[in-house]
Amino acid sequence: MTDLLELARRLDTAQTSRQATPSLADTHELTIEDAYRIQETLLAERQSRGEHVVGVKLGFTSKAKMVQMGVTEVIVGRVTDAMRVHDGDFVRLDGFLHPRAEPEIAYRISRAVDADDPTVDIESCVDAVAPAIEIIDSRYADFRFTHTDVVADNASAAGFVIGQWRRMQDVANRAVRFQPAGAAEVVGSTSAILGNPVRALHALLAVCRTRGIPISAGHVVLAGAATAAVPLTAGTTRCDIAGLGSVSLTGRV
Ligand code: OOG
Ligand code: MG
Repeated sequence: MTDLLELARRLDTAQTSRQATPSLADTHELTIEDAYRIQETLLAERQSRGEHVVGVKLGFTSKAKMVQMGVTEVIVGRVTDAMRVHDGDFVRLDGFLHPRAEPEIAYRISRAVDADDPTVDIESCVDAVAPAIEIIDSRYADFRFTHTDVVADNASAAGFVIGQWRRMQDVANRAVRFQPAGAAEVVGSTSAILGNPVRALHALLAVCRTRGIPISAGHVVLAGAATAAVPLTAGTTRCDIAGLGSVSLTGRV
């Protein structure tokens, strides 16, 4: 247990000092249970500094991300108020190690999801959907990690921006136009997210049920990237989802 605390601190220090750490798997044989425990401890460290959990995020819900990172299983992490960027705002790049941006869909939880109830209908606990951009910033050197590493590292969560909320609706097969500041535009589809982003909610419920992760009223859910991530650089990065509008943030050195 002390070991897990030490590993959580190692990741936390990597974040606060902006010095990447080698893969934990190089030196430790961690189970997936250990990894979620480290994530929990890492969150407790952040909460002890006054941060509040405001939502949950999924990772590896698209083929593009699985291929890019070499991890094939859906994972869950937590996002906090300190990670939130308001639509159109600046974000300081020196607050990260090696940030990347990716286009996402966000859902809003209107009613707490009781994961212990086997008949719970998670879709009925969601009232809104919006375009989003996630900033990921692995605490591991060169963004190289194993499945357990990335779970321990809170799924690389580092920042997020959410556009205007619209009433909950079917957002399958919507065109995704991602315009990163420093790279060519990428065009994709929301169907890249598990065939339909709504499936991300069901995948979330399954992981949260097993790992005891709460999904509370008011939480946001980031459903996972529709395309591979690109480095976040100075300038404006925008994501447009057909029928949902666009969202942006501007990186500043
Ligand atoms: C892990 C986080 C994956 C997504 O949307 O698939 C993720 C990473 O790629 O560093 O956020
Ligand atoms: Mg993501």
